[in-house]
Amino acid sequence: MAGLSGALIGCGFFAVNQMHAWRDIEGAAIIAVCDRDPERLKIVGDQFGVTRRYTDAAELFAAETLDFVDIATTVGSHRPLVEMAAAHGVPVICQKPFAPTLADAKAMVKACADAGVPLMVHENFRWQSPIQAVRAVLDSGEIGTPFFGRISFRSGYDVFSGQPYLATGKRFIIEDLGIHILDIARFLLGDVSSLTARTKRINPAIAGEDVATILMDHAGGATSVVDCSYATKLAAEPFPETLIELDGSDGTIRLAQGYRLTVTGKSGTRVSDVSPRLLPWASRPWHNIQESVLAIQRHWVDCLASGQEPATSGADNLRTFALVEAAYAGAASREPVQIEALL
Ligand code: NAD
Ligand code: 89Y
Repeated sequence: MAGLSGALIGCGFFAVNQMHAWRDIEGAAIIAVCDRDPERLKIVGDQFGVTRRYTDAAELFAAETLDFVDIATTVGSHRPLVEMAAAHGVPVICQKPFAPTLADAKAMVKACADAGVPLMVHENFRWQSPIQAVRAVLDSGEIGTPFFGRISFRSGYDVFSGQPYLATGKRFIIEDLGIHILDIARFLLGDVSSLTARTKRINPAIAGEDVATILMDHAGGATSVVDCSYATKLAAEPFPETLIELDGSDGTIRLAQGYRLTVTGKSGTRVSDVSPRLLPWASRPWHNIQESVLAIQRHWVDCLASGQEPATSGADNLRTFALVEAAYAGAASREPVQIEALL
């Protein structure tokens, strides 16, 4: 395959992982970078040897011939940048959270569909190798039909030092982190028909909620609990592990802290270590997330080559994003929220 030429917009904290991953992927290269902050532009341009640099995305699109653009800015700029990519007919990856509201997200999906442009949300958590290992067990039929799930992320890790904006938004854990955990619940148990949510703010130094507990009905019949906290101080800090419990008609799956997978099913009990690889450029404890960045970006290149829709396409992500909106609405009203009504 001839190499794809891509551009990265947003050269901040997380984009460095994306740039490392692009360097590891055959068949695609980042040929231009853009950031409205000249200092960040220089740091990332110099680190990855990219000489074509822009402080204005409109100038980037006007000057470059691109096979795709990778948007790694924070949420406020996602809609204008995705619409700019669509207007230029450039396939687009957009970081999570996809948009500030579901209405914006729908407009972005429509803009890309109308322009015939592929759109993938960088929803990478389902691409973590331990999560893929859980899905493979489910697909094997070993535990039969799942009827219950608990997808849990509880931590006391200081995410605010690397991402200070997380402390200032009115919305925090559901929009930032819960969005991934809700997506994993969909990935494992299918689409959600209704949910009930409760939130709390424990850390007085932040503006948004840092604890969320969400009870969900899945259309396929399973019930799940998604629980997230950044206010949970444990003896051994689990960040950024997602822990999973699934009960099925013929057995159970437990993904426990330390990436220990226990499967009890039709053929007995098997315990395995499903730790992610430590890529040469990765650093603990982020290596789990970093490995998934490489996996999702490879998937994007494969999809562009084959014409297949990405697993976390814009259209797919509307169904995850609807759960975020529903969780905030449900926490405010303390009433159950029907998901189809939002879509
Ligand atoms: P950041 O603030 O460190 O970086 C964002 C960069 O984008 C900044 O350098 C800023 O100057 C630039 N920028 C903003 N608007 C721009 C515009 N219109 N044109 C050009 N440049 C612009 O933020 P971050 O922590 O790197 O987060 C970026 C995104 O990545 C967020 O949406 C965040 O939620 C997401 N994120 C995802 C994961 C994951 O695992 N998928 C992990 C961390 C962060
Ligand atoms: O921004 C978040 C994400 O997407 O993964 C972890 C994180 O960096 C902090 O919650």
